[in-house]
Amino acid sequence: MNALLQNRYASKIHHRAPGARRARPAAYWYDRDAETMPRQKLARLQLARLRATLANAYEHVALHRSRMDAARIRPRDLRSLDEVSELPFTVKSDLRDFYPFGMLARPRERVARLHASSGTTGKPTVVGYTKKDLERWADLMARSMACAGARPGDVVHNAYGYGLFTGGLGAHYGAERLGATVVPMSGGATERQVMLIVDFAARVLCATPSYALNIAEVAEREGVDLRASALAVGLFGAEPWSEAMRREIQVRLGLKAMDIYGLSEVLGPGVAVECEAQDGLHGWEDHFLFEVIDPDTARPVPEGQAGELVITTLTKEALPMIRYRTRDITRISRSPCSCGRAHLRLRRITGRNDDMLIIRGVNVYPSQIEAALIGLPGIAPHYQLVVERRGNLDELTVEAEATPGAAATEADLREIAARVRHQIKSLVGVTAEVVVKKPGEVPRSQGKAVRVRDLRPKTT
Ligand code: DLL
Repeated sequence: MNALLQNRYASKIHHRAPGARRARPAAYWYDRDAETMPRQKLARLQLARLRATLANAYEHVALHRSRMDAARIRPRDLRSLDEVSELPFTVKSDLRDFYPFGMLARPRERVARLHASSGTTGKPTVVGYTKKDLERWADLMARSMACAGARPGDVVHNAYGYGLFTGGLGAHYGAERLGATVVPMSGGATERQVMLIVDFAARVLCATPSYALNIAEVAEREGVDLRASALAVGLFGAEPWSEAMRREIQVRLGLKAMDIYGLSEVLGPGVAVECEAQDGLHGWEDHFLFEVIDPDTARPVPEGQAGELVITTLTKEALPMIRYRTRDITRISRSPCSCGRAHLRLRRITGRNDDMLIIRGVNVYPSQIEAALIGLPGIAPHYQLVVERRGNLDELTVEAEATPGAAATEADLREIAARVRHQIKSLVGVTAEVVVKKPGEVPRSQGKAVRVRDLRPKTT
């Protein structure tokens, strides 16, 4: 541990007289100066870092250079942060077109680690990190974990998948950097996960929200009450989820479920995270510039309005990203947060542009269906959406699942289905076919849940 971190920890250790009442632990800040930096100072830092990022991209990445030349932009000419909206966008297909290393701003020999998105078809998207990038990532993840309520000395049970996915190693090095004891579980072998959460007294659980629910279910089946375990904080992300899902997870695992956001192209986990207020995710503005645009016109939308999130990295060496179109739908709020952090907040990411279904003219995100389903009596929080084309129309079938004991007969299942159909119609505004399956019949997730089975003919 370096001296800086050691000092930071030393100031956090409080000695308690024997027999004294246990005080509620004070909030732990990983990097208070950076997290509460006054806006003006933050803006100056952002501008300096943006110029350096543009210079890095211009000098080392042919694609960025040619786009900036075409837009007649010289990195050093940038006068204010507002001018970012004149910069060209970067999109996911750029990474595919320059596969595997064409977007890297450092020679491959200086890249310490690669990650890649799985991608259902074709080549994956490859991202790279220098040693310094990995250091910063660990710092940002440690900061994110602390912001969500993790502390040095905690046992962190990490059920994000290890490997090319950024979740596992991202959370792992963040937890180590925080000064926690990390249990590198990865996904799967859920019974074993339950046992180790209890035996090692994990205080923090890192997992996708759908897998967290899978853990809760397996524990209940095994007769293990995780609500009585040491679990207190969950860092859940990597897929869209709803407030209804949060309530469900909090009740069944007995912890505070915090939303964490990130994406490989920009960093991995640790781009934005909730604080104890659970009222939006603080986006770390000293390392990223956040914009929200109208996905159709590509113009910025007024603050507070929903649109596509666009991120520019400010400190990445190996893979500087300029105005990366994430496809994620969210809103930005700059109102002050009760926690005292200066950084803006992203509202819960409701889904991706490309996950949006249009069912008879109504735009539907899977997370809206989730919000309508979860909490209904007799309905378990597991579902899949099946989309088919009948004639010229898209049809939606919601495959939900009954809770154990809720439905003894086929007639019971049909009666629950009718209630679900009504709920979806009134809350989401679409007419969906609903099939309620028996307990255990909807596939369970080990990582990112598959929410949509798209059976429409492919248009290429
Ligand atoms: O999922 C990084 C990550 C790992 C984030 C662990 C949080 C926790 P990718 O595999 O590149 O990276 O997928 C990124 O996942 O563009 C969103 O569409 C979605 N996503 C990530 N976090 C959230 C979230 C990781 N909290 C893509 N809410 C992103 C909704 C999320 N969607």
